[in-house]
Amino acid sequence: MSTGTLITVAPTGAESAKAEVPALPVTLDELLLTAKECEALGAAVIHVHIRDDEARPTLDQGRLRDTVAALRENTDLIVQLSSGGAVTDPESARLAVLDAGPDMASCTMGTLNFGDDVFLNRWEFIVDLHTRMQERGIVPEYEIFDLGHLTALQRLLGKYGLPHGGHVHVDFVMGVPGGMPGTTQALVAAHQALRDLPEGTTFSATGIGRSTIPVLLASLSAGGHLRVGMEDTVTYAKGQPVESNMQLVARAVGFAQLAQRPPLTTAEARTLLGL
Ligand code: KMH
Ligand code: ZN
Repeated sequence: MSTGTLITVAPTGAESAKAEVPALPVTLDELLLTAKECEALGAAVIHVHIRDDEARPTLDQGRLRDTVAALRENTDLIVQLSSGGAVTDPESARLAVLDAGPDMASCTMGTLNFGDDVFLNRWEFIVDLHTRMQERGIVPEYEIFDLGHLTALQRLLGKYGLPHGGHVHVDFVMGVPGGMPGTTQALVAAHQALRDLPEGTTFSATGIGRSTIPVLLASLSAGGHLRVGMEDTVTYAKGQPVESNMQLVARAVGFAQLAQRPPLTTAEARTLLGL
């Protein structure tokens, strides 16, 4: 059963420095321009991390609210705020992201080594995120960095019920040093483990760094959806820095069309995700 492809753009992230990656959108104006252009190319969801005036990652509540409002005013994209933030962000600030009223928010399903750092996601914190999103009508995207995170998701849904809207959507974030590798074999294993989740669960996948293309191809062939963007890779090809998020979205759209699974419109994406 083949459907169109949900394309998510993750334009900024919390890890790259503007000084080292000048094309990274860090101001609201840069983010809006990126969002509009990526939507025109075929993106339907935007996964948002924001920066402060010094281009450092921030979870400032006023900025988050302004960002959600501006994206809604200027685009029809589904606005997904990151509740992951940066590895240094405290749980309280990560939970408060939901107060900005996004359509969706990410919810990482476990703790992992994250390069030289630790990305902490305690069980009680995950439960808080999940149940608060249920109460507020925010649709989660469950971030799966490792196979065990799917087992944690099965446990979460079994104990606390389905997310708002009733549809389960996960994102395989592959190739983080400390998580599952960005390989076809790992994607197949993760895809097979979806059997234990509710019928109709959908997945996107993204490969960090040089695993971007193998993961993109594997996901398309397995019936999955795509996340691309400068959060996940800043190199377009060997020795060639990414020029813009649009370049990555355009490539993903091209692959999706070749696979005869063209990009879903924002309206189709809303239906798929139960928004
Ligand atoms: N920046 C990473 C520590 C998410 O957005 O939910 C976490 C991350 C996941 O990017
Ligand atoms: Zn993120």
